Amino acid sequence: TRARTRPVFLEPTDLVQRTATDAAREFGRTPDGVWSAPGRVNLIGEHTDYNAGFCLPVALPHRTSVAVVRRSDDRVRITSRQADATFTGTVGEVGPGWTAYPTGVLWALREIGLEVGGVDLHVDSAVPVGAGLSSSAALTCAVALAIGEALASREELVAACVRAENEAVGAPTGGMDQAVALLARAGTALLLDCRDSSTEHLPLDLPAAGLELLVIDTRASHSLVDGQYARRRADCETAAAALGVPSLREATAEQVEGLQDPRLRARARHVVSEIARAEAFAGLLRQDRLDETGELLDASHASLREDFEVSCDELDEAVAVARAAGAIGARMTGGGFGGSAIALVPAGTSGSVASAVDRAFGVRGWRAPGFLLAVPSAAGSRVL
Ligand code: GAF
Repeated sequence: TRARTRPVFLEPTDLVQRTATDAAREFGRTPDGVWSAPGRVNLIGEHTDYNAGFCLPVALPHRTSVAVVRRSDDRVRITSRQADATFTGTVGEVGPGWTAYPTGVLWALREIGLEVGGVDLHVDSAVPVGAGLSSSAALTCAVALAIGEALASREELVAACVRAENEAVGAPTGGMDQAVALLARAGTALLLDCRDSSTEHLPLDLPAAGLELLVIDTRASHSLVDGQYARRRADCETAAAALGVPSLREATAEQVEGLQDPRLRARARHVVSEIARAEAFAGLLRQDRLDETGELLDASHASLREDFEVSCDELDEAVAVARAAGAIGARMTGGGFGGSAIALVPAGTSGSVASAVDRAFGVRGWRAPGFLLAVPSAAGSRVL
């Protein structure tokens, strides 16, 4: 066990000036501008986006910013305050490691026909990396805005960022994270219908409901993450094919119980029930009944743990301890296998709930978790 510590809350630092100053030092020129985009938590509707279902993400106040120095040739240089590895190459070339994200966006924007010239990019971020808070979409969306804001619609930029992630990086993710990073509005959650990409901005007035949305970064990251995510996606496609439906959005709970393969049955049961929970949650938000959403959060976690099997000990512990410490509901958020959990807690109790989780992790001998407050924030934009 480690010595008792005070829980550490990550503040949404304003990085705009720092990004511009660092870029000027890196590249020897005052940047043409700075753009930023947010990380996210998903309230509910997990692993539903690639099943044409509903999800309900919220943009965080924690953002990734990108300073841009335009060039007259087709060269690209990329640096980051958070990474030693840099990229030097030409537009359209996809870089290694983390640089695949920003270079992948330049590639994808070219693929959709935009004229993308050479550019120097400097990245800075307040979104913790590997915490399941979508630091990758914050990065790709900030770059997409910086290069393409004046040339394409936000919906087109969402699609380009998904393409960058799927085809350039090789991560077979859905579109939830990019959509919220580019479409969110402050004070709301984004109801996303992934069948037709339609959206609805639902009021998420936490203070009015007397609640806070606590995010617990378990700091657990499990190996095989990419392979596991792809396998879940493949299971869903196989289940839909076995049921003869285009996607699990079209399947009913009764149909799912008729699936022969127990693993596919469980995966599909999660997706179909989770889509229903996301719709129910949205219904409660429309009626200002946020304080009645706790059971849906708890049921979502149980389904992700038992049927979809994407939770882990650290997430289960964070959720259980948060509930015992007074949360009205809690669940893992994002892809799973580590990363973060959310807990809806009475206003003013985030500190004590965080302390309880921090203590429990200490007793288990686990790394101290990180904490932050999810204040529903706006989509990416130009910030300088
Ligand atoms: C990750 C993916 F990037 C999203 O598209 C989504 O599938 C999520 O996992 C699970 O809901 O964040």
